[in-house]
Amino acid sequence: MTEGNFVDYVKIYVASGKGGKGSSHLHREKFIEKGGPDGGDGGRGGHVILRGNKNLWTLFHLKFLRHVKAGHGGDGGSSRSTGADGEDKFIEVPLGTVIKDKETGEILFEITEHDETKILAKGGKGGLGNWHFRSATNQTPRYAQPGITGEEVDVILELKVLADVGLVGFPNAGKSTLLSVLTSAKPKIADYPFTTLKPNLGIVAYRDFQSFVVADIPGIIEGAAEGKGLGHYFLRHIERNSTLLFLVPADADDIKKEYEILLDELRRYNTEMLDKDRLIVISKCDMLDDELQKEMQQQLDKDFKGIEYMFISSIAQQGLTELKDKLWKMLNA
Ligand SMILES: Nc1nc2c(ncn2[C@@H]2O[C@H](COP(=O)(O)OP(=O)(O)OP(=O)(O)O)[C@@H](O)[C@H]2O)c(=O)[nH]1
Ligand SMILES: [Mg+2]
Repeated sequence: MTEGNFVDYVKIYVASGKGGKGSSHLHREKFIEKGGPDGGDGGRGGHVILRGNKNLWTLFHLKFLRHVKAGHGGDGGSSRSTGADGEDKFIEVPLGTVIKDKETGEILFEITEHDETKILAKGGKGGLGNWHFRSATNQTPRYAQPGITGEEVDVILELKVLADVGLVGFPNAGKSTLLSVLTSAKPKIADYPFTTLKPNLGIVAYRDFQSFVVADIPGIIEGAAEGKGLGHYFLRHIERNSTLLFLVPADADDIKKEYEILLDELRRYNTEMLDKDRLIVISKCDMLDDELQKEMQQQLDKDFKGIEYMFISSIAQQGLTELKDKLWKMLNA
């Protein structure tokens, strides 16, 4: 995945199919003078249905889809034959997709499970054929029901769950670099702050064909709550991640302070962010020699009493396997 793969909001117009007409056919046969009514029912109009798919991570595949229309039901025929149902249309969405009515903003529903389906626009019912309308007083009704029209609705699809692990850190902490070595994502990396302007996602292939998803978001700075830097805007993308990975570079002036600033910005955004599992990762540890790293460890043991931390270097490929193992354990705890 590269920059620009990230789509978490799309608008779609959906229309279900109209029900087919009921038939008002009268039976005709040689030697039978007055056949009875034998018009069949119209078929149901097609539904537009949403379906959860655990292999999708964004709404990118729906980016250029503006309209979805299901098929109309077929009309009823003679000999009580029922019209065919209109073709249903499925829209596949990642888990965590919230569907809103575009007009009212009301949340209609949310897809959270694989293969879960929800009818977004119900197909119109087919009309009944004249056969149903026989009565004592009218043996040959020449009347049948029309099909019912389908529904149309403008919806907004919004993605909330994006990844299992969210990367949190100051600009330039090495978040995108870490994503690029853990996954096949190719985010932009550069030696200046705010290189990343939009979230990037990557899939970490773990042992035995397991995998988990990591989201790299733009850097957070002190005062983000007041709109500094890119502000809090992107935090919503890690709101539902179960685990947050705090990345602080080894050359930070004060590692503990940097961590606390990040934590405080998250708290100001939404206190529930602090209920998530956290892991502190000191990045760029290739810049430390053994002695310096030991010294730092002693300090961090004091600073982070009880909170787990680990050292990694994306560039020197140090600590990455341990990091994956650790994340996997946290996600599956
Ligand atoms: N020495 C060293 N440098 C690193 C390492 N990881 C990243 N860097 C460098 O740090 C700089 C910033 O890296 P990025 O991955 O773009 O940082 P970021 O956190 O994504 O930054 P923003 O997108 O601006 O928030 C780049 O020059 C990287 O080459 C590392 O493990 N060791
Ligand atoms: Mg970046």
